[in-house]
Amino acid sequence: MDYQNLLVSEANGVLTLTLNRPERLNAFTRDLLDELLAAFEAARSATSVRAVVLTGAGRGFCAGADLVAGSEAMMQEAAFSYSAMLKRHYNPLILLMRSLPKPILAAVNGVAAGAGMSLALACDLRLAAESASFTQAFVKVGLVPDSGSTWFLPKLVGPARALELMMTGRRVTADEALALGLANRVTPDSNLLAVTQEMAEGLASGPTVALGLIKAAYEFGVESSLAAALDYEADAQDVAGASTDHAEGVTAFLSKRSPSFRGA
Ligand code: T3D
Repeated sequence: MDYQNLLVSEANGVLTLTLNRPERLNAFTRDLLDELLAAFEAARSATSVRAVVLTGAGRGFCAGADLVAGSEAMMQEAAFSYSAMLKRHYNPLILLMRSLPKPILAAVNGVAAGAGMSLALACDLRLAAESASFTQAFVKVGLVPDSGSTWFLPKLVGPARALELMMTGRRVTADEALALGLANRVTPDSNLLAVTQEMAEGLASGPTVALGLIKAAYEFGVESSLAAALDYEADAQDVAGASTDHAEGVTAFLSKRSPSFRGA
């Protein structure tokens, strides 16, 4: 695919997707959303890709919906509907990211606002630059959280803090995000991409089948009863146990050497 709003690169098993509309702090347009969806679909089938990094060009991560493009669409399209827009362009992307059997790391280089914050929350891990910030900006423009924020945020920070952030839209600094459990790590701005790439390469050289199953089992476990989670884990273990990487992991342990996982 010929990407117009996204920079795409791959190195050492890590696919890096850079939202590339810096003049609008990488706010979402339909085209950008559709390109992201296509890039994640390609990442799903590419065996060379074993981890994905998502970041933004310029000083923002993603400012959520492009309010300029959105208000133009509302004026020009009599049938414009937020619901239709979300269900067609945003929701499939969030669901695809959560079902991608490979780790996704957000390198949050600047502000993540509205659906841009939801995008960061839909990643498996969030590394934030010191100057990054997070805001549930929806309420500031009279909207409700979407793109998964009502689902992700309480799980990460608890219901009381989630409601406060959603109702006030207040901007959370990177350090506060770390303290709240929103961010996994905070780095100096100049190191963010290097630290994220190093972490992503570590995951990309891991047992990819098991990592995909960990992601799915986590998703299932947080929503299920203990009995159901135990069953799910047991079935996932059968799949992981049949992988070449499991055999390699055990052989390496017994031989007292580091494993060399091939991702299968
Ligand atoms: O229709 C749908 O797609 C449905 C989905 C809706 C989901 C949503 O995401 S709703 C929430 C939409 N997002 C926002 O409300 C955030 C709006 N932006 C801001 O509040 C602030 O820009 C930030 C807090 C994100 C950053 O503030 P600051 O002071 O660092 O930057 P700035 O000066 O406000 O912005 C820099 C430029 O980016 C500026 O352009 P200019 O004046 O230099 O030409 C600004 O207009 C532009 N920009 C920032 N956010 C957006 C945007 N342009 C379009 N849409 C944006 N969301």
